Amino acid sequence: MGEKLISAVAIAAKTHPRKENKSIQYGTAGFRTKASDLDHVLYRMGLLAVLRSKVKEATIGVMITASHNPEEDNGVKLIDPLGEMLEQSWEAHASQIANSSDENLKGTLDELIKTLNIDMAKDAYVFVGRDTRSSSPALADAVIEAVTALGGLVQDFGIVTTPMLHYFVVCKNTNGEYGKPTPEGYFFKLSTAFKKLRGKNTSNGKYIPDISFDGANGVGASKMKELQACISEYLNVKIFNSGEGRLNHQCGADFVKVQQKAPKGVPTRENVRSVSVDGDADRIVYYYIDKEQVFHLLDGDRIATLLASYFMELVKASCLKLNLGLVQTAYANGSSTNYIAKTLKIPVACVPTGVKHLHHKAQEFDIGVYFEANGHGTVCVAKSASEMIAQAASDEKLEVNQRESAQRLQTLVDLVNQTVGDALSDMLLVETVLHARGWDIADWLATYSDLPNRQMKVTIQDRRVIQTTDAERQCISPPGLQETINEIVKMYEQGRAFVRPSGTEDVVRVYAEATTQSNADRLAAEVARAVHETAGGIGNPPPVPAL
Ligand code: 16G
Ligand code: MG
Repeated sequence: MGEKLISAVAIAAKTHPRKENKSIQYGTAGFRTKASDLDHVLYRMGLLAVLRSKVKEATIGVMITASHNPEEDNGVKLIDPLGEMLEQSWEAHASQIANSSDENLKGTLDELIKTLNIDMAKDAYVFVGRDTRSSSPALADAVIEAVTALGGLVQDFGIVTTPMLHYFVVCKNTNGEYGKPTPEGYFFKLSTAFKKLRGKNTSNGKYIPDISFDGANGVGASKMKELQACISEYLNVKIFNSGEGRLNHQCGADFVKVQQKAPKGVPTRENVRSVSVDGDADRIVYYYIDKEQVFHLLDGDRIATLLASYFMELVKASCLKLNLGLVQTAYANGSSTNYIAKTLKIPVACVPTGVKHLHHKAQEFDIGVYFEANGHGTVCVAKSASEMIAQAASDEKLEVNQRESAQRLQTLVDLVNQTVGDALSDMLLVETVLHARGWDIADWLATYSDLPNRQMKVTIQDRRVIQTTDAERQCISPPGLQETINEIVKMYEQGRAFVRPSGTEDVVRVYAEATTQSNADRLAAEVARAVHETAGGIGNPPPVPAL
């Protein structure tokens, strides 16, 4: 085995050398940077995936994507056995291996193997997937070469969405209990549940089974086509931005959420539900243009409230004693949090930004719904809860209504990709709830009104001086900044603002909301200026709009 390691490291230096001394960190969503800087990182992540597989005695996933970033970027994230993000302690190992010099790589790996007491005689299995970027095939080859050099077995799934690869990994590691670890198995599971929930009537009340889909010129479009083939008699999906333009360029979920406008490439159809997914199809937002040509966005907060209320309805109707909760981040619109707590009366938790934080918190509930405002989210159902639901669904002693609600709940759970946010699964969930309620998209929008909000970026010398607590809602460093923010916020009706260092860009992010758009804009600018003044801003301080 020692020989395999020696030759794998020799290949690293010869075929995948670390060209420059640029340091790179395994961030919130893995490594992400210019594709041209990633070859050695990908090879080394292939090596790390083998070690992780040996430790966990399970299949590990390696997904090559830079999600909503521009086409020239790329990235990689490792998927743990139960479809979760790589365990946090291993993020440090990943960074260390990626940043080791070619000469020190062998020593770094030896050290890790020794410290973690890894039995190198164990088998290793790695699943590899990639997005549609032109740099992705070569990067996938680098991973495959590394896994093979260390004697691991690879299954290359080619172009897939990130959530599909998460799904394959879980299916494989739970011996098919969750489904078949193939694209066909994935589409079969989703489409079967969707058709069962919808029944023969595809229209219902104001609900019309017609939707426009913006694939961001990425993998979401081609996978939606495959899914559409399975459900075409139930839902008419018109697919746009399916690869004819540049990936994520003026389209996709991130563009629509940040710019608060419709993407290019999708013809306007008044009052028709439209969705945009991102470059690896793990995020989704809804929107529409009304008769007056006004654009309305229904983001992750909206999806969360819609799904949570419907799960709650079914839990109540089936008389199951299950605790259901919703998890958000500080970015969630204050109105959505109010609506969840006061109208839906569902417990709501707030955690720091990043899917892993939301996912772990959601797992504390029997049924945990989590969404970031940017459209990434899913529903986690505890094993014990699934068992209770299954039991009730087949309990002849229950009243028909109760039993049928439990059956519906069981099928709804089957429609969820519980491993991670999945744009395709989330879309079918939303369509299911709107259909069941006979709602058009305006009915959904009418459930509550978002507070106008604004996001800004501030560049400072070292963003690490900004430290936060209380799920990023309070700033504890530099001293005095939070007090200044409190003073500013006090001046605005229903004002709320927070600042946090970005985990993916060298900037500090500012979020503000208030009762009018001009107040939200002004509040954000005042807070941005305070950050610039107290935390070492670079360049001119941000201008504050006049009253
Ligand atoms: C990453 C996170 C996303 C988060 C975003 C925040 C994952 C898979 N993705 O894309 O959840 O919203 O970072 O970026 O965890 P920021 O730190 O630059 O604001
Ligand atoms: Mg993504």
